[in-house]
Amino acid sequence: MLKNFFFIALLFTSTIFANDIVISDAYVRAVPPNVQNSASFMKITNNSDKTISLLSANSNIAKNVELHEHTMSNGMSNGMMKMQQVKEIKIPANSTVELKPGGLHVMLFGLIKKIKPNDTVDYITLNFSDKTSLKITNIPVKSVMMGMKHK
Ligand SMILES: [Cu+2]
Repeated sequence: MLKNFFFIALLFTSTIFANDIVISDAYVRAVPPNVQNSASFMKITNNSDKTISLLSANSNIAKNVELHEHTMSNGMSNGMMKMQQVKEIKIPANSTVELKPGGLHVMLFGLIKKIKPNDTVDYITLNFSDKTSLKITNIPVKSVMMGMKHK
């Protein structure tokens, strides 16, 4: 009887704590009041032994949420940043992918309310190829200078 109980308890524990995907250091870029779009950055760690892809995202802060990457057009000399939508963000087995200014990001189109530094965004939900959805909540808003120069 005791043995049986122990086995069930172990199973339960592993279901609760063995997260294949862990999100850390998530934040949203603060933007001036006249700017309609922003982006979110974070680290995504895949603790499983297979590749898992981030496929889509949604949030209460924006009308349309897309996965994007930045690329430099014509090299560093003219410093023109272009961004484009990507179908998925692959997180290889047992590794971490960092979404950061100037690189991969979660694009927030059509901000529903203003976001300023020290605000928080209620949530962003991330949908992965292994059918899990992770809702990250109370995401801090930070001002980001890097990757936003328009001169
Ligand atoms: Cu973008």
